[in-house]
Amino acid sequence: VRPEGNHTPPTAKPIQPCPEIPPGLVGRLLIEFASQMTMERVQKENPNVTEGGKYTPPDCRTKQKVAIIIPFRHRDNHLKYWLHYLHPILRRQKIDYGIYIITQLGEETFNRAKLLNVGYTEALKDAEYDCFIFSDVDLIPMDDRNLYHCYDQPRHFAIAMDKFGFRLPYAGYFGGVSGLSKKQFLKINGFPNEYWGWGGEDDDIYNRITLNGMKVVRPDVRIGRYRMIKHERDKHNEPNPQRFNKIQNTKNTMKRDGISTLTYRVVQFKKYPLYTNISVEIGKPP
Ligand code: UDH
Ligand code: NGS
Repeated sequence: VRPEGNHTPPTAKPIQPCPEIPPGLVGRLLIEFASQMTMERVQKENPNVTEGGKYTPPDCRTKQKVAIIIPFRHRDNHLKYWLHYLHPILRRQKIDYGIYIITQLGEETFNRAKLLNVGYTEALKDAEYDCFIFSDVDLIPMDDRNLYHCYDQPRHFAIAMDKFGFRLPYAGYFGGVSGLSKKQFLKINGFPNEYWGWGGEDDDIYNRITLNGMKVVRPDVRIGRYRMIKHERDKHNEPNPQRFNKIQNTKNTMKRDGISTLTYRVVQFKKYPLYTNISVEIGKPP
């Protein structure tokens, strides 16, 4: 008998594979942002999450190791809700995961896609991930059957958001929450680094996927539902006037702009109880 009792996770890896459909899912969830949220509360709710926001199912062997990457600046309140809702969902889904918050330092124009490239690169330095899920900090799934792992094709998860009346806004929409395996991500040379400010970067990623002979797969519209935490437009993330022009040129630009040409500087890499924060300098628009 272990002196610690039965709270110590077994040291040996479980033999049986995790079932395709996790047995503990509950389906549709009640998501609200009215109650006060504190990091202390979320920590108490999630004692089994380990340093840096990592979790491995104790009772079965997973096929994939998933890094969840969140582009971030000045959204601490949203992050508390995201962690409060997502940790329990991911645990029920039997996902082996780590949470990476990629914080853009300074007050230059925000660059979502470049931060996601940084997240991919830094997560791989931390552990051997097979799958990368890229999520905005303000999007919470309303159904835990929307499984956060990777698929045979690049996956779009956030297909039925409340702000769009629980429908796709257009057929090629790829924003909010998406997921690619390492192989799929490398096939498209990662994401563009040159979209400064709001808009278009998700359309560029969609173009990269289809131009490289892949197709986007999605959950059922009754399952891929999301609530977005309402917020005002952020400072230093104004709509990018070049975005319409840029998304016409993905075929040419994807070869010379992507994970192969990514440059940045990590200023801080810090493991918190519920997530890992990586603060980076990513430069500014030319
Ligand atoms: N993000 C930050 N900080 C910023 C900007 C963006 O963390 O300053 C991250 C965050 O994860 C966010 C994501 O980038 O969820 C996407 O950016 P966004 O939330 O600005 O995009 P969205 O389309 O909002 O959600 C656009 C402005 C909506 C204004 C509505 C006014 N009622
Ligand atoms: C498109 C943008 C996308 C954006 C989507 C939803 O028009 O980047 O709207 O925007 N593409 C361009 O601007 C070229 S939303 O309603 O969430 O603000 O994701």
